[in-house]
Amino acid sequence: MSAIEKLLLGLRFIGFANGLRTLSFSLQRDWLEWRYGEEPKRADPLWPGDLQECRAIPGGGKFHFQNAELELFFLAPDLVRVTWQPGELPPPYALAGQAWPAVESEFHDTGMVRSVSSEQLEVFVAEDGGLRFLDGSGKVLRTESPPQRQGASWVHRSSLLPQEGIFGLGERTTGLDLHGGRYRVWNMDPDGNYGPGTDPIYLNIPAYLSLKPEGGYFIFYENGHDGEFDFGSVADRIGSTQETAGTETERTQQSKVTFKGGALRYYFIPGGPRHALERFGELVGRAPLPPRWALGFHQSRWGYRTAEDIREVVAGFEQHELPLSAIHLDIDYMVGFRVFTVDEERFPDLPGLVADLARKGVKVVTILDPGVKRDRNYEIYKQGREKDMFCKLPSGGVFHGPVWPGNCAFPDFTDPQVRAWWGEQYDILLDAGVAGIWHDMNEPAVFTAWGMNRLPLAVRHALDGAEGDHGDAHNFYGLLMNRAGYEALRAARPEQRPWLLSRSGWAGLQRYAWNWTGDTETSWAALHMTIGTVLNLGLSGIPYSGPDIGGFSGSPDAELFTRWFQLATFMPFFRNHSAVGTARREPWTFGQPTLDITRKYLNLRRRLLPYLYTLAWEANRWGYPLIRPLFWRHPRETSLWAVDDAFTLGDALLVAPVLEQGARTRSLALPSGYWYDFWGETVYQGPGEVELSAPLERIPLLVRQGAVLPLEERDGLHLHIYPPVEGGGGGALYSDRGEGYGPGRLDEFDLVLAGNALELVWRKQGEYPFPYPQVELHLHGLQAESIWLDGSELTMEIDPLRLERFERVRFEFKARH
Ligand code: MIG
Repeated sequence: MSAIEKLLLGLRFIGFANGLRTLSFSLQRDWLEWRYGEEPKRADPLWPGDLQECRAIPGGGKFHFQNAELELFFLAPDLVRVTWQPGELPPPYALAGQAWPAVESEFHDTGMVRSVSSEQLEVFVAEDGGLRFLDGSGKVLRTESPPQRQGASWVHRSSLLPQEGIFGLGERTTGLDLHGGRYRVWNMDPDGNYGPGTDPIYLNIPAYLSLKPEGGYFIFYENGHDGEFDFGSVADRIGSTQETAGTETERTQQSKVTFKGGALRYYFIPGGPRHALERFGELVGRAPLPPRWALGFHQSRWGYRTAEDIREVVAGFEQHELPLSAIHLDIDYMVGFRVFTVDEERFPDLPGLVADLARKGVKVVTILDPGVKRDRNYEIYKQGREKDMFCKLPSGGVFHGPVWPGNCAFPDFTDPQVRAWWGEQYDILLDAGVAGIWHDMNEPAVFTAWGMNRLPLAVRHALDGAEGDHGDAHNFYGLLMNRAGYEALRAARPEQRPWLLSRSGWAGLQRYAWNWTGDTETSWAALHMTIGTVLNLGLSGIPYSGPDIGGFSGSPDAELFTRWFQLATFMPFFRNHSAVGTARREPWTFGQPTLDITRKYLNLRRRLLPYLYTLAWEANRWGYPLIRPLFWRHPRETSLWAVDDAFTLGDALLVAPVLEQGARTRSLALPSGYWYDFWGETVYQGPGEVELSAPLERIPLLVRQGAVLPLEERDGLHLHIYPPVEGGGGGALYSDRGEGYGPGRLDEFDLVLAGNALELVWRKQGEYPFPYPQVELHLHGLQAESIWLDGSELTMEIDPLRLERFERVRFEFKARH
């Protein structure tokens, strides 16, 4: 976007008065930056210099170089923390804070070679500060050059193989494999609209997964400063001054990571995607189990101006028999965009509205922005000033910047007292019965006419006692707003699971909130982009995300809306949302056949709830994302690494959305194994390209051989069995009340193939009673000759096969297909 376009788009949304505030703010910010900005340091790059001394410490080692200190410390045998100083250590906002049992480690120093090792990992430290990471079998996973310090910045280079796949970094816009690109890690609102290639956007996480044909690793830089990850640069030699680096003297690619401040601290985990996410989940925490309703469909729009609008929309869903789980109130409900206010004229009885909708099974979610309007007659602002809750300038004055309400003050969420105070304000919404809270603009964003739309870097923050400026605190702001909200909801409603939705965040956000991908443009390219965005978020530890269906900023036609809706049915977060001023897009506004198609997918989503809920349980237990790249179960199939036009939901379902206008078939790079067509009887064999049929009403959907897929139907649970062609299989089903913290249960359905028989074995654990009156079995792809229930043969007339309880069902058949 050109500056003029940006300005016009800005004015369209923010209006003339805020346009002026934006201009004057931009001037003020530039002045502050000039007044308080640090002199650009022309400092020469500084290397660690020679190793002068090293020693063992419990769990690792310390290395004293001429110009730097290095500490290696094992948190687990497959998780090592590396800390280079000088530089401030980060406040531990990302970390889940669990205690790690002490690790047996060894320290070797032969005078020539130094390393620390655990059973699963060995880190070699060269004379000049170059590091090498080897797995338990002695395979080199990563080679690092000595880090370089320039002023307060760190520059960190490491080896990058030409065929290496790179994934993660939070919310990205350029597809799944990040190799070859350059990415900034600085949370930023792309001003109401972004598409493929925009960088950075709202939610950055300085962590990535590296895959190589012979193995992979995961690395998390615990550094919240403005930074850059460059996976496209070329170095003449890597480890040129390293003794242990061997003889790689040819031109080689390298990755180059830069942070503008702080200590260079990072965590290294060897292994493939599943293992890495498990360990990373332990380090930064996993997502709590959400309330079950959150996995249903959400309807939203910026521009539902009144309670009447909301009632009408909900009535439309009822009338058209479209299942609806939640409706969102955007900034329209507030008094002049003042947070924690409700406009009594347009929303005269919020508790009444919420209660009426609750009777229809629809939850209400309300938006909150961090900016507090500068208005002496506004209670929140007044209190915030009195209690000293807002971010200040170095002069001691409260900082103000323009956002929706006009000039605003910004709570300093890096201060525990501010988090507590802010959290108390949620009562006005919680008392009205609001079920969930949606946190917007928390990068935090301000309106600017030029330059970055952020707070001036000179703004001060408490950083939980460490104190610092906005450069130190910026990337934590959204994370900590969610921490405040989460803690408030936990305290106010101890019997309920908090549900928060956030636009920004940082490593560990999953402990508090879900994410949506913000203001996507309305285009086919953005539809495609969204897959890589959500997959990379998942590989960065954020299991719950999803796009605005149809894109945020434009008006999709029926076909784009339909294809987007089909794709979003399989996204963790499933919401229709749009910008004010765009065409309305409730499903019925498109007429037929769109209405019938959306109904079909809304119903499919509802049927999938037990499966989705089980994946939510897995995310909580193991840290796995709900949707996964095709390489998740096949990390060595290098041809899958860049595939971002398809994904799996859990391990059972492979989703291959249509991403091209007019297309009625599409091809797919199928991972190895056998795959059943969800819609028909065809079985495909991978690896290889397959062509799938995709009439407008159909999104190609495949089921992995060996899967047992639980679908919830009106009469109970249906188990769809996709017999393994070889080996075994099975499926899990987690159930509980869907809310609160009571008991749960886990039902596991194992499939065992033995000669000409397939056995389904039901294993049960947990206190919660099985929530379905009966189970109906559907066997796909095979014709059973006889069926045995817990040892006795059933008459073959039973169709469908409905059972109350069983231990073991045996299907016998004549020959394999
Ligand atoms: O500057 O609240 O991404 O979902 O509708 C725009 C109005 C502010 C941005 C969010 C979008 C929301 C909109 N918000």
